[in-house]
Amino acid sequence: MITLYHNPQTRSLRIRWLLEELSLEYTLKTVEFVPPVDGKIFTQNTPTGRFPTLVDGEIVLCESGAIAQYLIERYGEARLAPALDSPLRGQYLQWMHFPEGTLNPYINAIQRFKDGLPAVAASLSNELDIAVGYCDHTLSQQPYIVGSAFSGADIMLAVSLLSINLMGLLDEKHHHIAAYFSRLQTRPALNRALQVE
Ligand SMILES: N[C@@H](CCC(=O)N[C@@H](CS)C(=O)NCC(=O)O)C(=O)O
Repeated sequence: MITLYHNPQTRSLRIRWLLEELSLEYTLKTVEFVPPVDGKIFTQNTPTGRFPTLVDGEIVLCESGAIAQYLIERYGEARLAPALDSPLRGQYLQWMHFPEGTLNPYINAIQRFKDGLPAVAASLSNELDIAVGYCDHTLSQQPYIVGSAFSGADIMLAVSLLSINLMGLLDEKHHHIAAYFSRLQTRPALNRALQVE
């Protein structure tokens, strides 16, 4: 049995959304977020101290990209990812990892520095804007980030772009991302994942 330790304001939204897309049975444990104090992380009331945490029998995971890849490979039955020998497989892997590898380090640093070191935050925001522009440009050519089909990479990316939007760092020049949000909002699995338990 799969258990997801979840807080809706965190990256665990990715995993709840993915579980819903795959129509997997799971137990949802919604846990309050405890703001980290004195730079201490891994402090949450979950088996690893972090969100998301996924438990599947003996397997305990706490890295959202790895959890997404694990669930798709283990239970996807060829859904939500191009096949290993597909010409799209490389792009799929890139976009699975781009959110946590490139976007989220900026998101974290900007949030950390915006009050005490606003000039640093502004400079990082400019760099993030270039990376977001790369996403917008890619989405100008195709409806989903890996082509014509929705995949796990969209789940990874959309949650990062949502955080960037909530920080006020998306604007009208990112209109392909706005159209992408509209497309994703029609997905029943996302709407189920956003429901409060
Ligand atoms: N790269 C990790 C980041 C996980 C992460 O930073 N989780 C945050 C919530 S989004 C957290 O649990 N922070 C609180 C803590 O570490 O105490 C992932 O993608 O899962």
